[in-house]
Amino acid sequence: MKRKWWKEAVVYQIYPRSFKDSNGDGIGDIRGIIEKVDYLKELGISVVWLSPVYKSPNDDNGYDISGYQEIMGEFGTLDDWDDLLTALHDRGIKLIMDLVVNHTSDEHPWFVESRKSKDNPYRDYYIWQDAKPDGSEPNNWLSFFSGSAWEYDEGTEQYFLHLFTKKQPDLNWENERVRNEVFDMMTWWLDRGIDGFRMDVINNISKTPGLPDGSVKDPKSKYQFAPEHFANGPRLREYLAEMRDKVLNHYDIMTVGETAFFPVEDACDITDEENGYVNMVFQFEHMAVDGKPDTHAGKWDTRQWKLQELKQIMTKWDKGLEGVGWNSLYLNNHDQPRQVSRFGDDKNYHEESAKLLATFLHTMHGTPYVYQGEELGMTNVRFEKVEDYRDVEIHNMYHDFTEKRGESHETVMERIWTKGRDNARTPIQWDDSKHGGFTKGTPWIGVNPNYRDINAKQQIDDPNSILNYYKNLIALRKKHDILVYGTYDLYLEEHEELYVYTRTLGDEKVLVVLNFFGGTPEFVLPKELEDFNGERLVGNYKDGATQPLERMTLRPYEALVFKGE
Ligand code: TEU
Ligand code: CA
Repeated sequence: MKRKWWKEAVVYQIYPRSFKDSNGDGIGDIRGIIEKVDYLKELGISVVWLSPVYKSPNDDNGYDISGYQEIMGEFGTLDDWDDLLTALHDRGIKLIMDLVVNHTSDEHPWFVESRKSKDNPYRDYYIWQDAKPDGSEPNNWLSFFSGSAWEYDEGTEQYFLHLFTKKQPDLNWENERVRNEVFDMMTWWLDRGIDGFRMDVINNISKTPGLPDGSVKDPKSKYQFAPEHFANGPRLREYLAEMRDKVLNHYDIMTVGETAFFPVEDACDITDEENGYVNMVFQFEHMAVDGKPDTHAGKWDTRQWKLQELKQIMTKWDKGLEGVGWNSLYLNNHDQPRQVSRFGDDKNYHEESAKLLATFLHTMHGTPYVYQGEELGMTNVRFEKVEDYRDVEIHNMYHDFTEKRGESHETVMERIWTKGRDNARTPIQWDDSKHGGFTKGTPWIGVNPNYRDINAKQQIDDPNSILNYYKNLIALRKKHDILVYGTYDLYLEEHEELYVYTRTLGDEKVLVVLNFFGGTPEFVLPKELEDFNGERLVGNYKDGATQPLERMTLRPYEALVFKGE
């Protein structure tokens, strides 16, 4: 495997609306990010992934773009953005931008034109279809955010396709003009100096020709979630190859494709170092360990996750990509609940479990992503009223589940508290002042009331804080090649509480022992490793391991990493 800067990187994701408000309007903005670049530098991360800051009516918080080469007024100006790029580059931090090109906003000038008439030159920029003879939607596809994926346009008497909200019409990638517009726009940003793209739902851009009905997964529902017709379409590779040859290959950048419902074999193929299209992907399989896989709405039907299943998925992905492609490592982002609440114990072992999960992500094989606030151990939130939530997915789902499924308010709120995206979108808790120091005004979404206990100010000064533990892990990854390039191998596959693996590079070896729960299981060194003698590299309990490596009793959520030969 070749050495690459993006393999050695640790990426920090910024969700600008919730990061830092600089002018008191309650909305995070670019000047706010600039105030915090030294915080990022201090943390040691090497790349920032900035969630969308483009012009947008914010139906889906910027993932509905109405101007690709303009900055959202609430966030600032293009001059502010240029200053941010400079501030990051001055500190040796690279910047990758979110590329949202499966769809635009319905307020994008292309769509405004497109819906004017059937013979408008922009009509074919989007996917328009006639109604079925009975007037109903062209097919049975369910949108990601509840209801049909089709919206009827009275003016021109046709339906348009939207896999996400009805304010996010899908672009028609079959149209060469659309592709060239996208490639020109990408080139414009790259020439402005950015270091790559995170590509939103990039595997959805090619749809099955003829747009056939999806197979029936939920017999009770009128609409069916149909990834078989959009998650791995027949022209996906052709479009990506064109993007690579026309745009990406001309720059030294990193690219990460967000690819849900996309198996490891395909991920391997599109991230192939020799002739793939993107450097790495965000896979989603491990995000389904506590839900119903294969259907999108299945995320709301939660089940207790099992460590063996998580190990099996992570290992399958590692081995599937080994030596050919590359993976991203994440347990949360702006679409997922907070990892310490989901996979740790944010009540009894908040600090221990936050550090355990961090140890896991930073010692696995791939590029780690830190989602803003994760480095502080920020947790899920419980707002009592559905009106206090802002996410369109939550509101659509609330109506769907209370009205169509007849569920009680309490049941649905329980689902939102567990899985809602707004768990990750409450403002960053900078200090213990009002609104956690995020804003001097009224925040656009409530601050998590635990900001007095969990905040950056207090953690910066505490050498044992979660924040400083992240800093240490990030530094270790920079120092030890083996943490980036070492081969991953799983041990004790069937163990219900311990996740144990090694990383191997040349004659060096790292052994990672992670106790994923609150019990005190015994670890016995596997026979194959009996010659290993390692020194403790890092661990999440202050007083290091005093027991012999051959047999140790782990403490709740204990994480231990040894390095040796
Ligand atoms: O997400 C796409 C996606 O498949 C999911 O992450 C999904 O939004 C989530 O699981 C909902 O439960 C991307 C963006 O990350 C997300 O914020 C956008 O809403 C979506 O695309 C549309 O652009
Ligand atoms: Ca602001």
